[in-house]
Amino acid sequence: MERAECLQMIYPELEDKLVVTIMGACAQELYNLGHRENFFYLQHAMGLASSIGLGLATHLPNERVVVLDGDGSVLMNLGTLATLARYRPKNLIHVIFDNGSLLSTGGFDSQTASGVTDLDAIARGAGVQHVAHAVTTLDFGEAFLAAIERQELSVIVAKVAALGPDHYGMDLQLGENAFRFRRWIRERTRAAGATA
Ligand SMILES: Cc1ncc(C[n+]2csc(CCOP(=O)(O)OP(=O)(O)O)c2C)c(N)n1
Repeated sequence: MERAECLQMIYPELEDKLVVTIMGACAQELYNLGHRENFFYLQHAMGLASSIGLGLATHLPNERVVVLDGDGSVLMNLGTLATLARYRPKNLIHVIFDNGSLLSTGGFDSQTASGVTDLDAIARGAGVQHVAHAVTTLDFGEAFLAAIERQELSVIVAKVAALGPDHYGMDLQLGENAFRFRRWIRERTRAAGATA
């Protein structure tokens, strides 16, 4: 299974959700499908996409938040899973694309490549109740739709090949992306208030 095909599959579902991605390959692959103002590509801060997602989810309970993470990033901030489990935001789906690699910086093996470190088990042990493991795009699509319907904190560990985009280059700097993302949230919150 390839991450790019997983992203393509869920792309229509991401239209009205706050999406936070890690940097590098994952960000580029989502961007290549077509940028939307509700997408925030967290550059540089490896490991913290889920922390940003948690902050968004707890402060914006009427929004759905999707974090698109990587194994290397999660391994750099393992405490995030315990924090997510502690606060259990119902509106957060945390997808971990586990390619066993630090792909975006040269493709070095991560600790999951050896099969010793098991991110599903870590998520469960951290206290996350809904953890899915996907090895095919069908599994992945089903797990994602189930997470949307469930409306409970959900973690999906998707085993993907260590493959990335064929080019890098996003015409969107971090600052501009953050500013526009915030504006999208503000306008939507205002519009929801006006119709309430
Ligand atoms: C604290 C920190 N260390 C190292 C880096 C460099 N870096 C950027 S992306 C990346 C690999 C990310 O791996 P993973 O989350 O598994 O995603 P993948 O690139 O495999 O899609 C690394 C090491 C960084 N940005 N921040």
